[in-house]
Amino acid sequence: MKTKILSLLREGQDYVSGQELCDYFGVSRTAVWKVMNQLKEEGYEIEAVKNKGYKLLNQPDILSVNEIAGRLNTKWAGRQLYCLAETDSTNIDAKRLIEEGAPNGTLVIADKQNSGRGRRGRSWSSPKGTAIYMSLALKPSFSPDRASMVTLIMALAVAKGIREAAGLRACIKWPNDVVLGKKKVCGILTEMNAEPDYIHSVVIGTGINVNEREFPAEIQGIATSLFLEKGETVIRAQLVASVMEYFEEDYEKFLVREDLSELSEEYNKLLINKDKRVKVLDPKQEWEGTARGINEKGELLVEDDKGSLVEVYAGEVSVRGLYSYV
Ligand code: BT5
Repeated sequence: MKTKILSLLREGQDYVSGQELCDYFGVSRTAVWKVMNQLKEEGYEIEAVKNKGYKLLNQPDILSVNEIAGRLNTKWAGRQLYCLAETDSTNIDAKRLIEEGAPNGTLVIADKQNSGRGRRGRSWSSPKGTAIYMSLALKPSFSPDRASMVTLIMALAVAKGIREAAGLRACIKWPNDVVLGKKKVCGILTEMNAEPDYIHSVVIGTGINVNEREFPAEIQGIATSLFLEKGETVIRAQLVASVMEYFEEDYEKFLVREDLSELSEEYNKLLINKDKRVKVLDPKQEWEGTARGINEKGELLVEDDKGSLVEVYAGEVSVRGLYSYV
């Protein structure tokens, strides 16, 4: 009832009548009044005017089950939802939940992480109250060699979600970053629990910088947030819902052939690496070439200086002019 009341208040241009709420839910005026008080305690400013009803005066940026569920139009992505005030890493929580039997599409979100993780043991700066730290847990039936593609699907969903919810032209830096201008606004860490030919679970962890005003000195030069780019606060719950909707839609397209053939064209349009000089950080030897886009397997096609297209499967690719690579 609280989620629905919140949605009605959000949608209502004017006052929402107390009597209509009572009739709608079949409850007493006291029950409605109690929910309004709970919402006020959570930080919502609600005006109550006699004979008119209730009106929401502000849209606080609260990451709660009510805020997200009331905006979510998905079938399975994020339908089972956990919102935590604080945790070590949402990837660890999501992994535990899915292995304990939580359904496909379970989403864990935290307002703060105490040991947010990046790839290869790096860390993810995760202060309280300003960003999105979320992990989506999947139980796929495809084989483990397909799993890396879900990172690309999430990057595409985040880039589209940012465009929709914040109106900013976000791009993708293959394989796991979303960028605004020349800086990183989102990083994705996909972790899998699998046997050589069987996946137990996949967890896609996504960190999005939303309302940060500043960053720690060590990442100041490479990180940005939606607030810093737009100059306005962005409601995190709206962005979570938007990203989940895009992810669900695109993941279902991916499942048809278990590849990115349906998505690569759209992906390549948002790819910041496209037709740019890139450095491929191959552990055997670094080399430079021109990125031409991804193929249906999610590999980055890089044209070397002899004109041959090389399929870069994993590992790191840096783009000149982005982050610290000038
Ligand atoms: C990533 O790693 O970009 C993956 C980050 C995934 C974070 C999410 S949050 C929810 C879930 N739970 C977790 O514990 N993790 C996931 P990588 O490509 O290795 O980039 C890490 C590097 O990005 C660091 O070494 C810093 O240089 C930089 N960095 C750290 N925090 C950042 C931030 N908030 N914004 C931008 N860059 C950051």
